[in-house]
Amino acid sequence: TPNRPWWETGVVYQIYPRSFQDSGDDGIGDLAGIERRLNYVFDLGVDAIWLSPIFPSPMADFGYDVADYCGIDPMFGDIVAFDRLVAAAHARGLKIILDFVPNHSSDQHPWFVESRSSRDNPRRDWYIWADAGPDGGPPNNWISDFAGSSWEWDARTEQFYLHAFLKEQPDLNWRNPALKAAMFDAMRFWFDRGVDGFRIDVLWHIVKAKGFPDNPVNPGWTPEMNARDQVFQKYSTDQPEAHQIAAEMRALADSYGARVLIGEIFLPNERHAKWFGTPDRPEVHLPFNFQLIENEWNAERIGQLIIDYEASLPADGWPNWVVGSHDAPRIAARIGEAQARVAAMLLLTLRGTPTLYQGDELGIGKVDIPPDRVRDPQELRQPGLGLGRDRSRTPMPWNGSCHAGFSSVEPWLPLNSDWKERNVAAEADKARSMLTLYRRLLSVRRSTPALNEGTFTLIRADNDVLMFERKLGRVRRTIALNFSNEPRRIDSARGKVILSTLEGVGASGELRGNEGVIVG
Ligand code: ISL
Repeated sequence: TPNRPWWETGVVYQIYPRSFQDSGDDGIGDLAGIERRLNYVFDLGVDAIWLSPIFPSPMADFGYDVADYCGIDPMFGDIVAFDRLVAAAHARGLKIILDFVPNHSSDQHPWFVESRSSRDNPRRDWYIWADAGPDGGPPNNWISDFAGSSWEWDARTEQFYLHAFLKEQPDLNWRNPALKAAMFDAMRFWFDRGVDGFRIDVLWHIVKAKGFPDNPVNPGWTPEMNARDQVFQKYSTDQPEAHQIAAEMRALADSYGARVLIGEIFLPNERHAKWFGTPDRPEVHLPFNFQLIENEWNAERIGQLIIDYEASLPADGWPNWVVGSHDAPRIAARIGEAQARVAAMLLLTLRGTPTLYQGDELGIGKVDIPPDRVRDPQELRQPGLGLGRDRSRTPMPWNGSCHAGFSSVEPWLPLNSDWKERNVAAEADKARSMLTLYRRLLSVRRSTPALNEGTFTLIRADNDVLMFERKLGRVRRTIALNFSNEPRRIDSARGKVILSTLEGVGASGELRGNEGVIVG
């Protein structure tokens, strides 16, 4: 539809640049590699690419520790390679979304080097510094997302600085007007180069409550749990001033035309929806919705969360969905390959913008990271809790040749253990492969406006079956998904099966085990 923006009609594909395609023989993916694989992305049938961070970085958190907001890490290429990639993407009608990391920089960023050099440095206040608490310890009880206090002592200037993540990721002080102006300049720098939008990392974190009050203690926390859950992040996240900044970011994006802002926001529905802003003062277009990742894979539960999420949206708020990311366990590892096919159908038939994570379209799930190859700082800091993110970040397997065609040398992380059979080339022509299913789903979605902009009506969510209708004008499509591996009756689905997650056709009025169908 001509009058609806591309981020509502399109599908986003997340690329983790370290692991997409190496062209530099160092075992790490890069921008030229992505450019080489653009036809694959285009042929898949997506509309936009979100690139995880590509800026200069010491890589303590693999690029989420930025040392220069207006450059490209030499590992990934240079600004010429970036401009080429954008031009090549645009030539195919693909949009480019960058990952903007405003909450924290690297401790190697020149701003932080200056900030920590003395208490009276002009950039001191660009970061968040505080005196020790009465006992000489940290100023308050805030816990880093990666465990331990959020405060790091700086012996030279005898104050603590705040870091919501690693100590190598000091939090920026968005209450400082000069810092804020510098960050807006960085956004302009990329908009001016033609980028189509930003995914904004931990947007709900960027402002902290004045005076840094203690966060409420979580009485349910036990030592087997993630250390960060010892407290509720009441005063360290979701402050009103952050909404004001989001609105200003939106005004900047709007001043450039059709540019999207996707906010990474983890909050319960009601507060999550506030990040859309209001018609008078809009904030982000798409507050990222992680619910299909965070909830149990169960028809009743999923049916309910869809209803609750839809009900929480403001009148003009457009939904979005995702089943995998570089931070979460692979969908096929979580629920098995047969159900991952059902999840693919759900993702691409719900109302709202879907984001696909690279490799999920191949059904990657079997990954073994030997202890000596673990690289994720989250895993290294709290081993044994199952927090490891490396298993979702393994290199794309392109073919059955050496290192799966990803690189000419040993990649930075191992490949998926079944890469010889599970790779792009092997799946490309197989009717039964996950890749073929994704391509078909994307193509049906593209040719069926009802699946994109049609209304959503839940029909049932019980006895392992999730069923809903999408309707636009006289076009109706029913989606019926079987969350179990046994057959289930679906008496109310009428019409012919347009697409099934399985081969062949089952008995009428019945879903086979692990089957999802689009009927219409
Ligand atoms: O709070 C969470 C879930 O409730 C966490 O998952 C957290 O919000 C998430 O890890 C934030 O992720 C983003 O910022 C991190 C970076 O390590 C991740 O890769 C990125 O996606 C710090 O920049």
